[in-house]
Amino acid sequence: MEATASAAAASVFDHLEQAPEDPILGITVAYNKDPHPGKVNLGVGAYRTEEGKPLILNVVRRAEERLLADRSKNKEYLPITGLADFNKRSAMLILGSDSPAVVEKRLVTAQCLSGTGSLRVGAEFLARHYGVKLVFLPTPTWGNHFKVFMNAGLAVKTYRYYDNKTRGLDYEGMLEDIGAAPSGSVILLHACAHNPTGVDPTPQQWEGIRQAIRNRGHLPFFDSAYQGFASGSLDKDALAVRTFVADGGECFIAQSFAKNMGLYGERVGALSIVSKSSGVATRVESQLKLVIRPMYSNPPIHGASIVALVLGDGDLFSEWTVELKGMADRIISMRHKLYDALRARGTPGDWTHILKQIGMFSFTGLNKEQVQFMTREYRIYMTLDGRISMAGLSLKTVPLLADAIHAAVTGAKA
Ligand code: PLA
Repeated sequence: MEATASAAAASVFDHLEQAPEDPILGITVAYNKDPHPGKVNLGVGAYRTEEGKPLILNVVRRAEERLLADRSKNKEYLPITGLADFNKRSAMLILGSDSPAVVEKRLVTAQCLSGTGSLRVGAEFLARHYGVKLVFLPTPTWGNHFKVFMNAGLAVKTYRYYDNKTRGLDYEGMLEDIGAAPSGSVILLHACAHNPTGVDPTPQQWEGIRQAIRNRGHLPFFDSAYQGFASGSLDKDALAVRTFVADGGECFIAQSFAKNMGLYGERVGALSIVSKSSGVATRVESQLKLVIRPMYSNPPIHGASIVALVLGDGDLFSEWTVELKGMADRIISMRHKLYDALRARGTPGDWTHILKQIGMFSFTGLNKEQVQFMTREYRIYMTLDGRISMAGLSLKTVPLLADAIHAAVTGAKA
């Protein structure tokens, strides 16, 4: 029979090869498959409590309770660019409420699907409307940056950023590469807590980077996925972005509330495009809608409503800053615990970078073979580039990690 024959025939997808797992999210897949009770996931950058549990911030619960109790709320579609209150407050959070761009209405903000979605919408907009279809990413960078921009149709190149020898910023190399990039290139910058290195420019260096970018007429595109996680202060962590916006020039900013409000799965973020005049900003907004509408029509309402409430209520906002500082401080204390544990074991090498690096991650300098050894023998799950999510560590798991690093470095057997 014809139906049977066609059912028996080769699948229309027989030509597909098995794709590899994602280098970061695939670590969680492998971790979940491991039945061992002592396993530790330090792959994805997701905050855990001292008990190793995901954390829902108290302000988030309070905001959700208010939303639930408020019978005037509904589940109607949001506008294409999302919740207006959320957009306004997100922009003010990163730019400052007295920002010239805000006061002069020179910007448009669109609620997007967390940081990734904001980057992608920005990239799609650039691919359609910006003359120079070339973006420069730091080496190294969050791996997904390459795919986000390439899939949107931009060419991707890199600029020097991290110096393996000094384990610090290759400031000269960075300025040279920015200076040599074709005029008008898009330059992707991590607003703070650079992922994966944990190395950020100083305020003076940011000023030098700003000048180098503006001198060449480049377009800065900030990825702000960790505001509040670097220093514990929302304002301090916005310094780089504000330095650029203060000069009156244009820039793109992708914001994520995944980490700083613990809203990972709610997918809350924003893309802001700062223009030279309010007239341009209005036209940018009209075109931005045309980019978004065929992609996902409009963004989800729940997470953005939580953020809008927290940012808009003095009481919730101040509680948030305390909880945020609590998370940042716990991460910093884990840096000290891990450093001390390595010192106590006499692990060869200079581990001061674990103390110096900023944000959620430690870029340990461990190589792929050492990481694979640690996963195999100690069930420590982490990315192959030697990055450790310090936010996933606890007092209980530090000794195991230190043992694993010690064994990996000294070539000892587990
Ligand atoms: N930008 C940077 C620099 C990031 O590190 C991440 C997340 C994002 C954007 C996107 O986050 P969002 O879409 O969830 O808002 N990086 C994680 C997770 C925490 C991931 O890879 O998706 C990481 O482990 O690197």
